[in-house]
Amino acid sequence: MRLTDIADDLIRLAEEARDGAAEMLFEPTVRLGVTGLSRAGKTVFITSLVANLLARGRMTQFRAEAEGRLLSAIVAPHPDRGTPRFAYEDHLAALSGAEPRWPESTRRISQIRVSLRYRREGLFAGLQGPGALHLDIVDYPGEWLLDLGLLDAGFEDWSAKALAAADLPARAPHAAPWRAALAARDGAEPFDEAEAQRLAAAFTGYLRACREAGLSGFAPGRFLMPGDMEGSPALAFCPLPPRSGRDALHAEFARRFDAYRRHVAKPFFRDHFARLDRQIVLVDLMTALSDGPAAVADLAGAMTEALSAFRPGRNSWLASILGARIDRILFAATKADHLHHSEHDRLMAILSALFSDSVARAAFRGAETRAMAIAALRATVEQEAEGMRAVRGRLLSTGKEAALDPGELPRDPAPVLAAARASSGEAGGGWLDGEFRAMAFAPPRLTAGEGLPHIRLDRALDFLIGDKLT
Ligand SMILES: Nc1nc2c(ncn2[C@@H]2O[C@H](COP(=O)(O)OP(=O)(O)OP(=O)(O)O)[C@@H](O)[C@H]2O)c(=O)[nH]1
Ligand SMILES: [Mg+2]
Repeated sequence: MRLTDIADDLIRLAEEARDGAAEMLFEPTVRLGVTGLSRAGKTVFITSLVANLLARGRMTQFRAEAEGRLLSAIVAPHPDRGTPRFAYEDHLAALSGAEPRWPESTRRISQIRVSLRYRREGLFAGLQGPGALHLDIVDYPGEWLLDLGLLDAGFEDWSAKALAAADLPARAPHAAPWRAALAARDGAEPFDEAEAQRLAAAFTGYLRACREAGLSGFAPGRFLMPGDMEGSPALAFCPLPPRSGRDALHAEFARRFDAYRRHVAKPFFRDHFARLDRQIVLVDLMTALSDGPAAVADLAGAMTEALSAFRPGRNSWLASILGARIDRILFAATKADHLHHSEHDRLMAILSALFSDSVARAAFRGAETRAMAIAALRATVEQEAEGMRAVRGRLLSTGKEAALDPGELPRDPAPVLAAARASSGEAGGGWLDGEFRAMAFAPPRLTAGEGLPHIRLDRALDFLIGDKLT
């Protein structure tokens, strides 16, 4: 081969690569935000979504698939090489192995791209050739979502809110050691790093106790899930009562809070939430309902706080990057496989009522919203006998099969809301206590090649991206 031929080949290859890259840039992409607090079910949802897109036997309510227009789906390299790839294969192997296991709590951010090819709708579809759509999804530790509520907060306001929350009956017992450490402090003392560390450790202990008690709100997110900030002195601060006189520690904590806001919370949302097109908000209402009204109130409060960042006009830089874009939001009550399907409408009604403010705000901004009860991975089958409508599955605690009837949800969500509101006053409160009990199920044992069973994952996906596949 002559030298000029080699040169020609090289040029041709370079041009092809360039054209390929340019084509990729113009191929439509949907960035799907999977939003939810820790344990809401994000990692399981993403794993099942990808698995059910690659093998679509269970996606009959996903219109493009039902119409036979979805030609192929593959996991493709993500153009952003700076963020690790979502460990889809590992999660799938854990969920569908001989001894299936749920994933561990997510400790760092990751992302995955699924590329779809589809036949277009309509008379002239054949002339255009198949369409392509990239679906980009990000997974992250749920704790970090709570930082959304900090984005435009000042130290004084944040402290006042955090201290008021710590006084609520459901939280006060957990907060006692931290409150005692605060009370023992002398504001006139010069700043001491060891004291800062002690106070931050006491505050972290309080947040951890809240999480173990089934509560939801525990910002700042990196205190419980530090990721690469493990042991960083930047995390050595906590909320403080209003300053009296010159208080060096107070001034330093205000500085650290502000640095956290600017250097941790803001970049996380700018890089991963800013360019979302569609959003699914996953809410583990089942566990909260089972834990009682205080847990429901805490869950609704934490989620509303996080979602309030999406309110137009509240914060101009946030509103400008988040506000305009997201045009569909699905509110999903996860783990609906804990309930007989006849209860799903009630679960959905409670979800809609609890998040009515967030739904109204999203609608006001022009986003289409919907509520659904889903299970990303169905761990149970239904069982009906002698008036009992139960679900049967393998218990996580014992590994033994059991049929459970968690109890009836109220037909009207109003008493749930009222009890949750009242419980901001007292822990417990009568409603549902002892009447409604969810249990943790192990993932189902699947036969090889069966694919991951789900409830309404196909409908959820159809709402989220169906219109992009026409
Ligand atoms: N029965 C049932 N349980 C589920 C389902 N999805 C999640 N779970 C349960 O919820 C737990 C949390 O799910 P994950 O997907 O790890 O939650 P996450 O939102 O990624 O949590 P973090 O990584 O801590 O933010 C799992 O360990 C399961 O016990 C589901 O579809 N059905
Ligand atoms: Mg996770």
